[in-house]
Amino acid sequence: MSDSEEEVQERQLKIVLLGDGASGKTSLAIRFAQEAFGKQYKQTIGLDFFLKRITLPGNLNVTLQVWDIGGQTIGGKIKIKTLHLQIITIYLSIC
Ligand SMILES: Nc1nc2c(ncn2[C@@H]2O[C@H](COP(=O)(O)OP(=O)(O)O)[C@@H](O)[C@H]2O)c(=O)[nH]1
Ligand SMILES: [Mg+2]
Repeated sequence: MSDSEEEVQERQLKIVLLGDGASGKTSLAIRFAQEAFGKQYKQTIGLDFFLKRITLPGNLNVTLQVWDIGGQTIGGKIKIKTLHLQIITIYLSIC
């Protein structure tokens, strides 16, 4: 069987970014998902999320959902223990 005939698998994975305010969570998410970096600090209110599709070896298409949680949210409505955390290995290519 040639490569093109190999079965393509689809996965959805969620990454939740946690950390102190102004520690760089939003910058990391934007850099990863949009390949951009903004120097201006704007506090995340509530929750933002970013999507990025990557292809891993073995014809595995992965849709990553990056959840970027505002610092004030953790002590508020969202209880962190209710979030489903998945630890994954990401292949980050640094240009
Ligand atoms: N020099 C430098 N500044 C950064 C880096 N990551 C984030 N920042 C800056 O630190 C500030 C807070 O970043 P932000 O991503 O909004 O933090 P968050 O509150 O954890 O989401 C912003 O002004 C960013 O531009 C980094 O790797 N290097
Ligand atoms: Mg933020």
